[in-house]
Amino acid sequence: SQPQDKNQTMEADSTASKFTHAPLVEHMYTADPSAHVFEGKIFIYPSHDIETDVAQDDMGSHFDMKDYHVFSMEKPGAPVIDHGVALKLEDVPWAGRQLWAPDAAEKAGKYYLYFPAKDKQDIFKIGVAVSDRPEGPFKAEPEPITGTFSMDPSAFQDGEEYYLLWGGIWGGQLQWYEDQKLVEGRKGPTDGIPAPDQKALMPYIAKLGSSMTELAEKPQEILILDESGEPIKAGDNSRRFFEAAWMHKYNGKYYLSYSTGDTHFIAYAIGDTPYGPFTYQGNVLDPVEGWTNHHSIVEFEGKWYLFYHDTQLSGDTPLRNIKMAELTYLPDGKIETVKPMK
Ligand code: FUB
Repeated sequence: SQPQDKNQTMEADSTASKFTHAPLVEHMYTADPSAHVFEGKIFIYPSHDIETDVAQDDMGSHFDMKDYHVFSMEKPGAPVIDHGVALKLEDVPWAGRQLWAPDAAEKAGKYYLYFPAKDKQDIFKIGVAVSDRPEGPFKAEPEPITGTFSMDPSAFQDGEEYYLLWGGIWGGQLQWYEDQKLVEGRKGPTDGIPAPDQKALMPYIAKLGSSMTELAEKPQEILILDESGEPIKAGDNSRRFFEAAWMHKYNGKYYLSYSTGDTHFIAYAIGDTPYGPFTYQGNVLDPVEGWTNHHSIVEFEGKWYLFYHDTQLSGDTPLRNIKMAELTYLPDGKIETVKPMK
């Protein structure tokens, strides 16, 4: 059963093992942790999993989330603070259901929460909500961000520029689009998925405008290539993009990491610009307990950390708990694969 859900600020107990694969939050279920360093602290923007009667299916209907909480920690291993409800479904004018994996960005002292939700027609869109504080509360813009579609937004700052990445297949609905337009009549998780020998569906990226609430350009597909320079194929299930795109920069190179969905890896690829192309390298994280695998990567005081989730507390796919682990780069810039442990 679900642990008691406290909306007020509370502290979880802290031990050194907090950043060696122990659940970071135990009083509620959390998933899809997007971590950033704001105001010298680590802020985590996760999904808030809840118990639901909705049956499990390949569209992810059982991920029926209704609000977001923001968490922070002074440093790895410090107490994790729950800052309470940061945004509620009912306060998003255009949204119908399913607040999925969010992310956040800071610009000029304002904080922007990017989040996916199904609109009233049950089509995933990406919204943005604004606050003066990293922990919120956030106020949602009245409409989704024009030009976005599908789900799993992540924000990437590169110097003065900010980018939004997004996309996900099956429940994420990316397969329902051609040339960024919704194709009438596509329904279900595989309608529109290319044949196994065709190029896989890829995530999207666009620069954010100066307001941070709109795109500054037409979104572009981010190509992920194999070692021969060929786009990864739709049938290459252990390497192809599924959802959870995340970008970070290390030693001047851009790293795109993502979930491979039904094969449950967090894979990564390296490129020379945020737009790619990116070349597949291997896995950041091996499969975890539970069906989904979703992560973020952040640098704090010269060390790199992976945030991810599993289902250690519940044993049940829709009721996840966030975790963190230190990340190791090899001298050639490759990432040592993290082996999840309890
Ligand atoms: O949390 C709901 C969905 O599950 C996310 O948006 C996906 O990335 C997967 O983790």
